[in-house]
Amino acid sequence: MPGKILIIGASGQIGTELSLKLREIHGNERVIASDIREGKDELMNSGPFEVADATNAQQIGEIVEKHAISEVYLMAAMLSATAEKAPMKAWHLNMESLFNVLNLARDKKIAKIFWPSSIAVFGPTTPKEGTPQNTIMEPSTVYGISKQTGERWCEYFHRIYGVDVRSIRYPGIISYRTLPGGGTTDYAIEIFHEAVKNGSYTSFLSEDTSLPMMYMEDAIKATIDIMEAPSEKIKIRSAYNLSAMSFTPKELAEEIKKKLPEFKINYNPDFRQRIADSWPSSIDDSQAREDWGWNPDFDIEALTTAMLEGMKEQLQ
Ligand code: AKB
Repeated sequence: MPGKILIIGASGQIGTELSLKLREIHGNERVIASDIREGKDELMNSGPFEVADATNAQQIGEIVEKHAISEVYLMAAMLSATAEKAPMKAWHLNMESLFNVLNLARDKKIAKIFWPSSIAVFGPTTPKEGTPQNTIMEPSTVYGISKQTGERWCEYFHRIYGVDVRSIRYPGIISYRTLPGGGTTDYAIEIFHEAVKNGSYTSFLSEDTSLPMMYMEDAIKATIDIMEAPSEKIKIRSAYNLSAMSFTPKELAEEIKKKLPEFKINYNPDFRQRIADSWPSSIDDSQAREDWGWNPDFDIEALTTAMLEGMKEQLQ
């Protein structure tokens, strides 16, 4: 019987849905959810949950031992907008949590790690359109610096200690079940909530800011697929570029208007505009497609339909 799976940061936006999906696939008892705070009822009631601080090596080590964990998904992180307000705290959380799991794998306590990177590893000097897998990377945000450093450490632990670590550079992830916290791409979620509740939204990014985005279902599929791929298929041990669609706030608003004709959007860019301006507009993910068969299912139209229908269902 293979070991169990631990999700650190399970109460967050991606962690919640990833935990529920992994429980559906592997059985509730084989998937241990963990976070510094309790999560939604669905998560708490469907299987084991451990309250733990991702930066505390002892706590994480004890959970790994107690449950005979073999795979860890480390989803705890401080995102781009919040990290700009608390740089040292962000650095501490994003790096310590990664070292804790990398060290457990180096010491053969766990066999496999998933750790998410982000499009934030790119910066203002990176080619903006069709950003290649290997290119100039001079991130100008605290979050981006921590993700780029993390990528270098993942590759190092793989090369020197043989650690089986796998990673993708998430674009903005859009979902309706659990709210995100503190990202620059969060406008693309807020817009749906405000459209349904109030019929209008003021975007904190300008109308023509194009960013790479992905629907949650595709993000979960990519995360599980890269973890299940045979090791020899994973040729990149820093992180893979991953793409599904790119759009601007104006384009998303137009799409929403097709379903909610009364919807109105205004623009009032704030400090997050500078972060968005430093990131790519679109991503070349051909290496992920070639190496482990990545292929997204959702475009902007399918995403808008899924978001509005999902939110309507939730309100009933
Ligand atoms: C953020 O906006 O900080 C995140 C990300 C792109 O990694 N959603």
